[in-house]
Amino acid sequence: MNLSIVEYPDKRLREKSKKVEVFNKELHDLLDAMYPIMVNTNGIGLAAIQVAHAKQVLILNIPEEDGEQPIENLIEMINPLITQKDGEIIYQEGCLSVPSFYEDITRFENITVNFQDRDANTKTLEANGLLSVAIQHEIDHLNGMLFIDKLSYARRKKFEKEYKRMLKEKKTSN
Ligand code: QAP
Ligand code: CO
Repeated sequence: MNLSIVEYPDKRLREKSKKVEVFNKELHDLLDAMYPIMVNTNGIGLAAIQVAHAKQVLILNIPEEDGEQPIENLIEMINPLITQKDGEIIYQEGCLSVPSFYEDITRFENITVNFQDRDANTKTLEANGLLSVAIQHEIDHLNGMLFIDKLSYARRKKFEKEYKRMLKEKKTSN
């Protein structure tokens, strides 16, 4: 499967992802193709809609203290649903679909998430800190939501200006 990252302001990022009903080879191929894309682009999380597949699928690979991302730490979530949330955490977020822009975002510190694995087994995970932030960020993608949507009006305007300038520079350097 040949995948590439969909970048803002591409409208496909606004699609609502559909629940996965069939856990077949096509799903496994998608998951297998998402992992190298995420790692090779220095990502720690990726939702299927970011590679133009509107399915409720996301992957996460939170780096360890030494920055390594062993594949043993890969988490695959199908049809995730947050069932409990509390507390507050502010983290400087980025997104593979919004390259080179980072901003502080407030999220829940602690969450419980129900999901299915690639073989349709039901799982529950309690998360806090960076993993919790990453799960919330990726689940937002499944609902067509981006982290820049959470910025104040002033910061969003600043972002749009900076991002447009960056896109222009990208074009003229080609
Ligand atoms: C979402 O984000 C996330 O701009 C995953 O040039 C973000 O992997 C979860 C990336 C923050 C938790 C905290 C962004 C790579 C990667 C860029 C990413 C870039 C290269 C973003
Ligand atoms: Co993202």
